[in-house]
Order: sequence, then structure tokens, then C-alpha cells
Amino acid sequence: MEDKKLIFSGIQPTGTFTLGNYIGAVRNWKPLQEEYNCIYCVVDMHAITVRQDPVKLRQNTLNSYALLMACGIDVEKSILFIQSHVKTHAELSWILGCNTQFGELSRMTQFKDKSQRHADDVNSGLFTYPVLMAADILAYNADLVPVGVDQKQHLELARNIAQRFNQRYGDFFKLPEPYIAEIGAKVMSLQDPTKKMSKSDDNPNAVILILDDKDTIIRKFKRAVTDSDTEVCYRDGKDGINNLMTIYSSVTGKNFTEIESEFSGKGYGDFKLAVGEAVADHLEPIRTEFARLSADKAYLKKCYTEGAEKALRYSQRIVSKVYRKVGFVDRT
Ligand code: AQP
Repeated sequence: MEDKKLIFSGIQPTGTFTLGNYIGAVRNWKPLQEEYNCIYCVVDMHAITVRQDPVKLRQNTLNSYALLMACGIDVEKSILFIQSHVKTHAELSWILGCNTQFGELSRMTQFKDKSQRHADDVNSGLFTYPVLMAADILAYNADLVPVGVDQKQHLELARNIAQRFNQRYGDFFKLPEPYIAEIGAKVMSLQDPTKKMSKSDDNPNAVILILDDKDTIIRKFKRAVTDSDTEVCYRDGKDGINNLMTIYSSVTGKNFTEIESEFSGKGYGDFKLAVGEAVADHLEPIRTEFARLSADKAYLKKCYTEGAEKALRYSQRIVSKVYRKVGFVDRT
């Protein structure tokens, strides 16, 4: 790999990516490939912290891999792989877990949210999820991690774990920096704009999936919850409209002032329709490319097998040094 800064990021195959995943994270991954060495990953091991149907998980993992390629991740430029194919993540996770405090993990808001939502299955993987995420990043000694705002707390924890390891065993890990999009870092639910848009939302109208067809996208935007006002403008308290303006801005490139004047004197109905059409048109080429790639299973397999080999080669060097630092005996 060329001597450039290294980016790592992952996405869970818990379903089809949402417009939130796309605008907040995946869309930014493509241009980063020009400037950085990029390592991207479908994090299936994270997905099983919440109960998954094995048949659906396998399908969602393959679809997520193809979707990342359809969103412009180029396997010639970046390393793109499936997390469970690369054993170093789990190996490093154990060591980092022994350098993470119970109290730190207890403070993670995603754990608190998810343990409430899945009260019948508060498993220890859900609790130690941020340690595996730290291992994902540190196994490559990544410089930058593009994430949505919701993952910022986990990234701060990864930095703390790296720092603690460095203090105990001597400087080794870089402290990874978050890379957060200026617009759309947190896309909200269309049905409850105080809550983030999530793949696992039970209400399908709350979420735009990037493979939804044009009619479905427009219908969901038409039903989006807004307010009793009529003016399209970005103001405190207008959460629904603010969210739609953010989405419209990130797919059209228009700023909020331009959007306000475009819809001045028009009602919310016109605005919602315009947002729906702009999003559907923006996503159209991704849907087409996804259909093409999904039909070529042999090619996809070649890509994820080679991706895993490259990722293992890269991370093995780092994890072997970590083994030595903590005092494990060399195997050979
Ligand atoms: N609503 C969002 N707005 C902006 N960014 C978002 N991300 C997720 N939701 C939004 C970013 O997408 C990347 C991949 O996320 P993930 O799949 O690893 O996990 P998540 O954050 O838990 O995403 P979901 O959609 O909410 O999944 P479920 O419902 O399974 O928990 C991350 O960079 C994240 O910040």
C-alpha cells in the first residue's frame, strides 16, 4: 500500500442500508479512496450482538458487500472484506477487552438503548461491542474513522483503550480520529424526527432503504411527520422539516438558504415530493449497479475472498506485535 494515511470503517449487515447509513457514512467512503488507503468491512460479528436469523444474516452480508461496491467502493483501490473472514479482529478484541474497564462500557449510550430495546437478550457481546469495534480499527492502526455522530462515543472509547495499552506496554497504537460528515451526520427517522433513522426500526415508513423503488421512496416522504407550520425553513423545534432539508441538501448540494427560497410560498406537500424525487433519482444508479453485481455471485466471491486475504496479511503483522508486547510466547 502507498504511504498515505489509513482509513478504516465498517457497516453492520443488520438489513439493507438506510438513507442514514448512506448519507452519514457510506457515501463519504467513495471519495476518500482517492486521498487515503482505505479498509472497509461488513461487520457481521457486530450484527450478532442482536439476535439474527442465520439465513437472513448470510444474505444481508452478501447484499451489504455488493451494495458497498455499488456505492463506489473499488476493490482495486481499497480493501473490502467481511469481518468474520479475518480472525485477527476477534483475537485483538480479547486483548483489548482485558484493557477496558467495566465502568467505561457501562456508560455507552448505544448499549443502554439496545439493552432496553432487546431486554430479553442483553448478552455480553452487546456489552463488549465497542471493544470489538476498537479491535477492528486498531488491528490496522488506522488514522481516521469515518462515522456518523452516533458512533462518536465508541470511537472515543477506542482512543482511550489505545492510549491505555500504549501506557502499559509502550507506544504502539495510533489514536484514531473520527471523520464526520458536515451535513447529514445524523439523519432522523421520518416518523419520529427526534430519533435517528435505523435499519432495525420496526416501522417501515420511518426509514428509507437505499434499495427502495421510486414510488416507495416518494410515498414514505409524503407521509413524513413534520409540524403544523407551513414554511419550509430551518429552525429550532422544526425537527421534521430540518431533517428533510438536511436530506435534500445532501443529495442536491443546495444549501439551506437556497432551499428556503426554492420553496418560499409553497407548502410542505410540494417540498416533500421534491425531496422524494431527488432522493429516488440520486439512488437510482446504485440500485441498478447493485442488481448487476448481485447477479454475478462468482465475481463477488472472488472479491471478498481476496479482500479477506489482504486484510489478514495487513492485520496479522500488527496483531503479532501486540501478542509479543503483552508477553505471549512466539508460536514459531
Ligand atoms: N441515522 C443515521 N444518520 C447518519 N449516520 C448514520 N449511521 C447509522 N445511522 C445513521 C452511520 O452508519 C454507519 C454504519 O452503521 P452500523 O450499521 O454499523 O450501525 P448503526 O449505527 O447501529 O446503524 P443502524 O442503521 O442504526 O443499525 P441498527 O438498526 O442495526 O442498529 C456508522 O458510521 C453510523 O454512524
